[in-house]
Amino acid sequence: MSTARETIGIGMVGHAFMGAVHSHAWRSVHRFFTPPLIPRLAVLGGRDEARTKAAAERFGWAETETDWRALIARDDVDLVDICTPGEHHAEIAIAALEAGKHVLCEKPLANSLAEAEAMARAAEKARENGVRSMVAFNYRRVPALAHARNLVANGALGEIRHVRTVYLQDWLSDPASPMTWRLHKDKAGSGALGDLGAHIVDAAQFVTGETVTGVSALTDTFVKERPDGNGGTGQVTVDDAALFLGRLSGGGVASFEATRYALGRKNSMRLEVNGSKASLAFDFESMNELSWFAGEDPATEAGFRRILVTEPGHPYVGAWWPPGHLLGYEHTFTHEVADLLTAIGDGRDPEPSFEDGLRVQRVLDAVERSAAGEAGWTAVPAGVA
Ligand code: SOE
Repeated sequence: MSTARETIGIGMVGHAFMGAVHSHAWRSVHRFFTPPLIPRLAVLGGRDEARTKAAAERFGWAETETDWRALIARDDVDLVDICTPGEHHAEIAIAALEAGKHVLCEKPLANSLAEAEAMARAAEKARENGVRSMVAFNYRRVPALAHARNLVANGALGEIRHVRTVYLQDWLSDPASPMTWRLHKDKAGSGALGDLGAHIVDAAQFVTGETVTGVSALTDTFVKERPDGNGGTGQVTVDDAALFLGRLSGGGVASFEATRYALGRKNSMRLEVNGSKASLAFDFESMNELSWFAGEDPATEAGFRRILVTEPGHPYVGAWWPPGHLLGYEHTFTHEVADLLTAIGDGRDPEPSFEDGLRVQRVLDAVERSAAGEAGWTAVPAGVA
């Protein structure tokens, strides 16, 4: 008996870091998971023809286009995967949804709240015709964080009181590091806030099942001018670090810290949740583990214990290796597209939706407004007298 599954044509725009990792996910997903649709790597889009062709060859794409509009219009493209800088997310996503193509869009959803709202409206309209959309918050698909969410949802933590989350990188610590698109507001929307802060806001909302209802924020740009790579300098127009406090919809409190200046921290995305019954803690640099403290343990024996999240009963893990054989960053994207293909095949809306992306964008926007002084700032008097 034939068990042939239908295929779905993917058109991906962008072929840098995210393009590489998404390509890997599209290529391997159906070899480990059994989504109802098998991806066909139909078309890779990029502005420079030679570089796009070289990337297509390397990553396994059948054809290329240098104009994203032409890519969307093709009959062999059913789903558009947006891996470009944020400045292009809104126009590509809205055009694709209007053309009846499913969309996967990298995070943060957009460069501004207005764009994110327009994208969420387009997604809502497209949904009426069975067209699906998802924003790529890949850390939701780390098995340990998906497990953490299940523990919270099952009531194992009790009432959520504190969430403490940081996302620390160090690649800008050297003032001589050159400009990149990530340091231009018109290209990236914001700096550490949108790039890293968006992930921890989504992770906090995902794990707790709650939303951030208000913030008080501080942002800074430590190095305002950097070499532009052509012998001159360029202006940095985004934040280098963003710190904020938040209130959660369940009544708890949360703290968030995003920076590209934490020397020695390469990709340290950490989350700790303290509930009335238990605490859990996660650090992406040990992404196969979760720390767990049960409040009911006798004080003399209590302590944080390490759960190795590599059992077949843990989210996503059963599709991979035997217990103790660890997963990495790239697996989170494979899980992401497995969930997306399953939702499309089953005629369901995938998560996180563009509305979830908009919810994060609202927090980012509130952070920027608060940091600009809207929420006020209480100075501490200097001197000793
Ligand atoms: C760069 O800071 C970056 O690649 C982010 O853009 C990603 O979202 C994050 O997963 C790793 O760091």
